[in-house]
Amino acid sequence: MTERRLAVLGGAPRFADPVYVTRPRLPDEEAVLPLLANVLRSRWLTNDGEMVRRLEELLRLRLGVGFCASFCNATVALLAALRALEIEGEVITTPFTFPATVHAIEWAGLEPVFCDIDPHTWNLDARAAAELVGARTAALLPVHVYGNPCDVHALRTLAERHGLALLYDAAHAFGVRAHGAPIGSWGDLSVFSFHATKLFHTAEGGAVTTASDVLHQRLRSLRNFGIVDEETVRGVGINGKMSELHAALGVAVLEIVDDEIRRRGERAAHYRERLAGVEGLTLQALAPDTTPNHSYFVIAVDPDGFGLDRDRLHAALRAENIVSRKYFQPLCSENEAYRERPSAAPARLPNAHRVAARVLCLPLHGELTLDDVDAIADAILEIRAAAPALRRHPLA
Ligand code: T4K
Repeated sequence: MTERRLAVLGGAPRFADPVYVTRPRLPDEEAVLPLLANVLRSRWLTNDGEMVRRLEELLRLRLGVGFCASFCNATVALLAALRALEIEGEVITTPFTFPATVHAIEWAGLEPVFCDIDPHTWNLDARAAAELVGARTAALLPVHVYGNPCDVHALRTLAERHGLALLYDAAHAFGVRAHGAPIGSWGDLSVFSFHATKLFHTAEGGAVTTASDVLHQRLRSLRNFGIVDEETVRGVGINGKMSELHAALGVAVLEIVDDEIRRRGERAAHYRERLAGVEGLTLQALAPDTTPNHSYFVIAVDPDGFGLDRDRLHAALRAENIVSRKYFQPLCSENEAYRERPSAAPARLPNAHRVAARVLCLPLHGELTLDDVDAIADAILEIRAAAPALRRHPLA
């Protein structure tokens, strides 16, 4: 048998076409086109129409929450959620997240305070957060990174002890359950993203869930400029509305999301079989008592054990047409907008820096075949075996 030459060393790539980190799951055209046609025929395209209301009710039931307000995307939803809390001062959050989390705090006129993450779950470390609580702290904004639940019990205790609001960024966590309860039922508010790259999507979209009727009503008003009626506008609202066309897509995607979770679960299990135990690779530690949604499959590369650092593995996979992603490097605390803040100092965020330099999200979505997963795992093992040669090779 002739040995395959790695693409990064001049061989042919393993995949003829790029294999992306994710693909949006789409319903059959027969399922979605009639819904879109209904919207167009109705000539009611946005502003709290029938389809948005239908999707919100379906989501409320699927997510097992008291109230669900849809939004045009999760970034505006985060912004509105922070406004709805009617707070001032500092918000403790994680630097290991997508920029939207921290930008929303800043756009809401609040001050982000970065807190280190747990070295195993990669979520906000509740004990480190406790040490950052001060007189100006108003809220906690943890992120269920890659859909893996935060330590919801410890964070609830911390919030209650200091009278802090607790807002979760649940952008990745559609359908997840922690300790038997739906993820969107923890904390005061939870924000979901329905971007095309998410498990459940409306192309662009998001939602905020809560058990509080008062917060829900504020959110509904905030997303519609603060308009109460034709004569009254209350507060500083924004345009955060989801359109009827996006909602129609969501209604159809919701029908197939459980199948997508099942398919991703099979593929994630196969990755685990192939990669758990490979020296130099670790997997995110799942929080106990969790029903996961398998939205991401992430490895962390220890350069000593693996023989190569994460960036070289990423480049070598890219050459094979395997498009892995370094979510979330750079850390939000490294952004020039925030890096001079005292809490952004790298010495205060050792775990976040260590993890961000090592993680790699591998392709995971329902259209990948198990053979694709095998080929990606094989490529990783081949790259590892060729580490001595690759260390001398310039980074692509
Ligand atoms: N909080 C957290 C923790 C988040 O992760 C995010 C967003 C937010 C808040 C804010 O949510 P939104 O305001 O976006 O609702 C993507 C997404 O744009 C972003 O929504 C997401 N997190 C983030 C983790 O990933 P990029 O810049 O990596 O996306 P992009 O365009 O490189 O897409 C990734 C891959 O997905 C592509 O290589 C191919 C595939 N793809 C993408 C799109 C857009 C498709 O197959 N079809 C598509 O339409 O940010």
